Amino acid sequence: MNPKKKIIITTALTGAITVPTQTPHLPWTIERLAEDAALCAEAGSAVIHVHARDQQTGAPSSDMEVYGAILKAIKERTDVVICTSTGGSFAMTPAERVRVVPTWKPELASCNMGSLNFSFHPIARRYQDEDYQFSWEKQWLEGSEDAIFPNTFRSIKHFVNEMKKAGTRPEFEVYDVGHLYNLDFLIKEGVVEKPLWIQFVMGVLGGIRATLYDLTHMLETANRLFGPENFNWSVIGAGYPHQFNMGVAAITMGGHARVGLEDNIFLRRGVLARNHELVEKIARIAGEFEREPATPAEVREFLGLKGLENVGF
Ligand code: KMH
Ligand code: ZN
Repeated sequence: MNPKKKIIITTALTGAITVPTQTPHLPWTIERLAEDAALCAEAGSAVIHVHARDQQTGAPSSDMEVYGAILKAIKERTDVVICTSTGGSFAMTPAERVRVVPTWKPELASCNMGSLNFSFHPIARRYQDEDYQFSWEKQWLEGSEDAIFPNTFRSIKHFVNEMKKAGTRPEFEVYDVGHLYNLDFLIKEGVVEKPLWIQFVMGVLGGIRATLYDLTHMLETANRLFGPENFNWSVIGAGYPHQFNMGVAAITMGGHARVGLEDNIFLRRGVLARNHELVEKIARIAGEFEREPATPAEVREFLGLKGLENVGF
């Protein structure tokens, strides 16, 4: 795959931040997640990032049976690369978050590179008590004001080692410059090996902002620490319009892009999106810059993944 001509579009279908009250398009049942994955794949997304949610309430869940059922349902519909979340939610323990790796042995999994405040409490200001669809949602949003997303060195080392055992490639989520230094430390310790697949997470409240200056700083730091030949990168912009601002930056700077309702619910200002519409939009913009969506087969080869025949679901 020539990364100058191709772009890897990842879709984060549901995550653990967005609540059902925010948008009727948020998929959280097994069937809707599989349906969205298939539509996104058709629109040009080669990687689907997956979290599990409770099938009755839509609340983030670490139930391995539900997780497995989602993975199997997606696999039945499409051959996309599935990147499972080991970020889970801030309410889960690291042990609960990493369990998906030994249990389902995915091709790719997120690996969060440092601890941070991780808050989305300002979203709660948009709603009155009677607006909420489920009883957990208000406390979920408001409670994040006091949340720390813990990713200690010992825990990251454990996550990386579980991924090695399962033949799962880590996608390193970096939310701030210090996380790149954490990655560098773990390379020097022999825990992490190059080449790296890095996701720059821009605009989480508690991490670095989603501006071009900040992205350039992250990229320059990664270039200096790892050498540009030793990593490939994708970018998340949290919220609207950051998802598209950062996506366009990636398109023009040789990176790859993640879209999806985990990070942003709007297609245009005030217009709620479906997942595949976000893929269509970023694919269309990328096409204007002569970068076509990479296929799952191209991504497997480019990232050196073990293949769908070797996953545990
Ligand atoms: N929630 C995103 C900002 C993960 O799932 O491990 C980052 C993320 C991390 O997707
Ligand atoms: Zn996620």
